[in-house]
Amino acid sequence: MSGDLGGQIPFLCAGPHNVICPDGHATRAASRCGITPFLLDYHIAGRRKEYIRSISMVIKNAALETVCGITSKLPDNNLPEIAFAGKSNVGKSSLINSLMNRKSLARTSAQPGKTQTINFYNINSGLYFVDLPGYGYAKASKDAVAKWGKMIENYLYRSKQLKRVFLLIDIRHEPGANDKQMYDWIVKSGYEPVIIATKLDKIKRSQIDKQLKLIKTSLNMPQNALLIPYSSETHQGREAIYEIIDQILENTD
Ligand SMILES: Nc1nc2c(ncn2[C@@H]2O[C@H](COP(=O)(O)OP(=O)(O)OP(=O)(O)O)[C@@H](O)[C@H]2O)c(=O)[nH]1
Ligand SMILES: [Mg+2]
Repeated sequence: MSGDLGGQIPFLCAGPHNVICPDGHATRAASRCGITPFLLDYHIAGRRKEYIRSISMVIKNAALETVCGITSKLPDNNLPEIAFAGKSNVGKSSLINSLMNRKSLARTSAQPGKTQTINFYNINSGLYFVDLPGYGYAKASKDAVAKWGKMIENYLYRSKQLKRVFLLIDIRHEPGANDKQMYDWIVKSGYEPVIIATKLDKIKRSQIDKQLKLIKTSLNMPQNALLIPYSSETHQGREAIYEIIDQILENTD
């Protein structure tokens, strides 16, 4: 929790269950997937009072439910799915672990090409995180690259429950041709783009703005598009992503 609360919050309650959500908005979505909303911060700047509501996702259950290989049939899920796409080694599985608050449920590796299947993680029986194989893994055979590409494409086109694709870009590098292609696909397919700039802890603070700008310009993102710096080491950025997930669930029937 950040900000100077200074005892100014009349309704901040001790426990996460005694929550007052001024608009009731988070409470409804929360009940669907076990998310507990609470007031994260409260700023008082002169006469302007503004509260920033956020959520804390209480992960009651997180389990790898389905693993799909090249020849597998995609599961016929009826819960919303959020997919994590990006270049190999960008940190998709690490991000999923960080969001699930698990150390190594999703397998990660310093070697690119670790995730070679589409892995569906059931979160609180309310939604799925879908860990996709990475693209652009130079050492994989052409055959394997083509197969993984087909597998990802097949999933992205066919899933009936896919609500959002989070595109991960390493904050240290300019997006490559594959990233641009993926970004364009996301936009063309009608999904609101959410870009997550990973490995935030690996650059100096003074470099952050410059790198974010580079990503934004390279992808040709509109000014108001969501670009969230994230570190799976420190979990910086997690609340912002939980908030996005909350909104996705809110807009899901
Ligand atoms: N310092 C730091 N390292 C990270 C972060 N995210 C991921 N890594 C490291 O980057 C490497 C790759 O992470 P993964 O999560 O396996 O990447 P991936 O995108 O799932 O990779 P593939 O499954 O091969 O597509 C691992 O060594 C992680 O520990 C981060 O935020 N900070
Ligand atoms: Mg992975």
